Amino acid sequence: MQRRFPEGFHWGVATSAYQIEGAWDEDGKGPSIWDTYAHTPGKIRNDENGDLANGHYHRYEEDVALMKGIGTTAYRFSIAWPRIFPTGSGKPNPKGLDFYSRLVDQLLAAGIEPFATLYHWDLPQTLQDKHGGWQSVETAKAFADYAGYVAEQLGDRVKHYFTINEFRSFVEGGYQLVDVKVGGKTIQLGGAPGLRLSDAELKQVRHHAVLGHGLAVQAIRARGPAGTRVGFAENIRVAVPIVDAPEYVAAAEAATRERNAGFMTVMLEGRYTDEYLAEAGGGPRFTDDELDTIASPLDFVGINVYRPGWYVEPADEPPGYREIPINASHPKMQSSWHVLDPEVMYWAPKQMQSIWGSKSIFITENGCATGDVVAEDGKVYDTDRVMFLRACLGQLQRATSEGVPVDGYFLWSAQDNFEWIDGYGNRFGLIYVDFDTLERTPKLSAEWFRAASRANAVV
Ligand code: PNW
Repeated sequence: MQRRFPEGFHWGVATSAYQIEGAWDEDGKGPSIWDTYAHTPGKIRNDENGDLANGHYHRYEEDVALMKGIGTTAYRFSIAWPRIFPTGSGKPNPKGLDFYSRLVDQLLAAGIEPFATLYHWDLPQTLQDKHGGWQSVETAKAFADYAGYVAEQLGDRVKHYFTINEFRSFVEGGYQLVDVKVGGKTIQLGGAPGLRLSDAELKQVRHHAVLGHGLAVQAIRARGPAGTRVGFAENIRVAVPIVDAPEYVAAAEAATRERNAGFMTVMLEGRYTDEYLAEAGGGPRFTDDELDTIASPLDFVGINVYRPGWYVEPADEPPGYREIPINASHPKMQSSWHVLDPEVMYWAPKQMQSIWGSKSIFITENGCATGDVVAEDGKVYDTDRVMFLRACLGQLQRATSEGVPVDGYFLWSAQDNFEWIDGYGNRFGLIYVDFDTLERTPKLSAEWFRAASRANAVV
């Protein structure tokens, strides 16, 4: 029996500007903090960078045709802020906007619905230099001006916007390089601008990021045409109940709500939790007006879902749940952080509905890196990605069949690309990219994706 998705479900793929475009200094684009970071020796694996990346800026027509060929019905791309405003604010650069305008036309002609992300971490360098980036409310305000401008300019054709991609990743990684324990090994996750702030300072950065989101939502509504829809794309940390029984499920919900306090919880509830405010170190500073802005009503929520945050069971003492560390032998995908549990794809949207009453949910990212090689016949047999996708989408279908309102899925990623500090080593694409020739080859998983999209089902 086919495990079908609801009628109208979007079968999408996702990318981000810095990871695929290249053309880092063309047509008037200003430098971003990722240009600066990747140009600094020792920051990225093999000192690689996104100067050329996939050359998508010049190959977007071919890339749209490839997406169409593999059954994509929606595309989530990001707009590089420093292409539109080279110094973050002031006079817009028409050539920058023109690139996205041509991309959007190409997508619509191919029958692919465009979903634009406005911030996927490539902050204009000028705003870092002038204001310390998201350490200042000035960056949040500039972000809203830029977001409103884009909605005004592209709003006749782009109806869906995600404000910010993964608040958690760029704030924690960029402003407080973090040491993460994965399977007993300690690895450092981080990125631009590569600072090490105190906990209280970090809380202020989080606050400005969610405030920037709220201000952007208001600007998009004010300046975009009627019918423009907006939400965020956050890397939710999901607590997975050890047993699927009511008291465990309740414990997991409490844990998820608390562990997302600085991002998801404040954006959806308009308040910081008592525990978050009581943490040692203090912060953040905020006003009630700011909280109202942060919690501006949304049309949908986007969640990036890769791995379980942790496992929980109920406890008698406060906070009512107990966190269970992930076993060292837990199965993993290729990225060092990528603990594998497909059931997180069930629990993540389920908890969005049960904790916050979400009525329209997009999976804005899900995918994995695998060790892909071109076989003698020229094909790429990524059987592990096929396994991963079938298992994850099976769990997503389980959620939709129980009435969880998931309206679409965006696979990360359309193509292999620049994977931040892992450089070009970790391949997440449905389409293989030879980074010497920039030749593109759809993988075995693309065949699976096309079949699933056509059937609107787990196949
Ligand atoms: C996301 N984790 O980052 C980003 O949005 C993408 O730009 C990136 O290429 C993709 O996922 C794959 O990494 C993540 O530790 C970084 O769980 C870290 C985690 C998840 C997502």
